[in-house]
Amino acid sequence: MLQDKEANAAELERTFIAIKPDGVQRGLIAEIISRFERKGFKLVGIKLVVPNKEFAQKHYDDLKERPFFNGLCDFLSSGPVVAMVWEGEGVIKYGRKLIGATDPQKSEPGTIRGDLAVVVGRNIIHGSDGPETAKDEISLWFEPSELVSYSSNAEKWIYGEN
Ligand code: IDP
Ligand code: MG
Repeated sequence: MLQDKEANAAELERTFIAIKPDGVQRGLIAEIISRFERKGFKLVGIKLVVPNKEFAQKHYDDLKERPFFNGLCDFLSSGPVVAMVWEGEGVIKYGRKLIGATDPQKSEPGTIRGDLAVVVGRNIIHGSDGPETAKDEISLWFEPSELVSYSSNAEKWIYGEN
C-alpha cells in the first residue's frame, strides 16, 4: 500500500465513526472495525481517546435540549472511545445502515446495534448522520494531519477499474 496524497481525490467521501466506552469495555473494537473493513470501506484515521465532558457536549451539541443530554455526555466521557474516520463511496449513509437504528430494540439483526447491543443508552457506536455532520465531526475529533490518504491494492477489486 503506497501513501498517495492524490489518491481518489475526486471521490473521497468520509464519515466519523466512534466506538463508545461500552463498545470498548465489552471488547467489541475488532468486531466493529471488521464490519466496516470487510464491506470495503477504508480506514483513514484512528485513535483511542478519553473525551472530557466539555468535548462530549460539543460532539452532541444538537441534542442539548434533550432530557438524556447530561447522562449521555457523562457516559461518552466515562472512558476510552475509538475515534475513526472511514472513507468510501456512500460511506456516510451506508455506515448508518451497518450501525442500525438508534434504539437497538429497533435495529435489524445483522446490524452492529442489532447484533451487539440491547438499550438505547448503551448502543456502542456513533456514526455521522449526513455530509455536514460528517465534516463537522471529523474536524472536531481529528487534526487534518491525523488523516492519511492512501490507495490500497484492493480498491480495483472493490470498485472495478472503469
Ligand atoms: P444516533 O446515535 O443513532 O445518531 P441520536 O438521535 O443522534 O442517535 O442520539 C445520539 C445518542 O444519544 C444515541 O446514540 C444514544 O446513545 C443516545 N440517545 C438517543 N435517544 C436516547 C434516549 O431516548 N434515551 C437515552 N439515550 C438516548
Ligand atoms: Mg446522531
